[in-house]
Amino acid sequence: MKRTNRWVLWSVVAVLALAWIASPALCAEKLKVGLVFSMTGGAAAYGASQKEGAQLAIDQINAAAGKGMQIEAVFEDDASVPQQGINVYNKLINGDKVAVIIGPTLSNTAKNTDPIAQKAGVPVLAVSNTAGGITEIGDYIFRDSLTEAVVIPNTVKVAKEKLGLKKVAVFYGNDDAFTKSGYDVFKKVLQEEGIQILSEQTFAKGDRDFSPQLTQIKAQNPDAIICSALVEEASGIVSQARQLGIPKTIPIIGGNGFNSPALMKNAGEAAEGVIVGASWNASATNPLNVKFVEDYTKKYNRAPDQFAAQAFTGVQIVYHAATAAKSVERKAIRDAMAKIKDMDTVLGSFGFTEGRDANHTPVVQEVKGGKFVVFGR
Ligand code: 1QQ
Repeated sequence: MKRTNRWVLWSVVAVLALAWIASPALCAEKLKVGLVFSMTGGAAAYGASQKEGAQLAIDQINAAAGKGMQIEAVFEDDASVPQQGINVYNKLINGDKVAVIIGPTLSNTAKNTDPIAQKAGVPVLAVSNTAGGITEIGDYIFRDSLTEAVVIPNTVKVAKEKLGLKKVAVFYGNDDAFTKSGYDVFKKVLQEEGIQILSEQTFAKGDRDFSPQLTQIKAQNPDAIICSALVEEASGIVSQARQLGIPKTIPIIGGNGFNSPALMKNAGEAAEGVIVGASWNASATNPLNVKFVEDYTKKYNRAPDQFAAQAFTGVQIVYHAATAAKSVERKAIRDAMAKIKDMDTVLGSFGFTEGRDANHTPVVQEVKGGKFVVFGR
């Protein structure tokens, strides 16, 4: 190389190095986040809300960050099935090389995808998985969604107190990680609370006719129907129970699967009086939640649901971890996430337990006038 050429080259290197040191715009790294939601298939009602909630947080964070750390989002559809979840996880981890993954929507998918991320050392934040055995997959797996193990005992206690439950019928899906896990928790707490289980009925994903099981349940005259189902089947069960003449004085009590406005959209009037355990209700008065409900409604022209709130919070949590770590490196984000305690969020004051599960107060809701209103705490 000629002397002058070498001089030019060194000058360019020096100028770039100076610019890199001086300008945050050049040195701020992007936080690449993979977001895996069910945009199609049986769980699409949850996925749509999750994507909107996450996008709102990303827009707000990027607008506020200016020249600081920006989020680069890569959204993928897991189609509500484990195999597609596995495909998109592999793409995000090895192709896009994301720093952290939010999702997938269903526990049933997460049980198959999360071991891939754990093995690759990619932190995962679940924002809607509530079955048991998710964070146990490994130390890279976190969730901001309260588990059925926390929400359901509270739901049963509040319902027992307010409705004087003595005997119930149990109805659940036996081919899904979430519906099965919800059933296990319901059964345990019903036994602990001394509430008699008159019968246990099951259904499978995709079933459309629930009248054989509901006819048997009707004949047993329970004080309530305890149901662990995803929203598609939950909507059918609620509609058909009322069509078969099971009166509203026999409430249907559900877990997180019921926790979508799709229930009211699909079942209409029949959904009135359904009782649903939850980790969030729109009416929470903490200032961050009030602002979130306002911003979301303005942007999307509809009220947010719990899935939107948890996804919105999820984006803030991973961003908080990356900025606290001053790094977009996978392990650094994992370690910073594990340290989160008392973070002010729309879900309330938020922190992870030792086992990386969500830790905040649950709520019990009732469907009234087409909306989820607080039934008790
Ligand atoms: C799970 C759930 C579903 C009801 C919502 C996504 O909680 O699969 O864990």
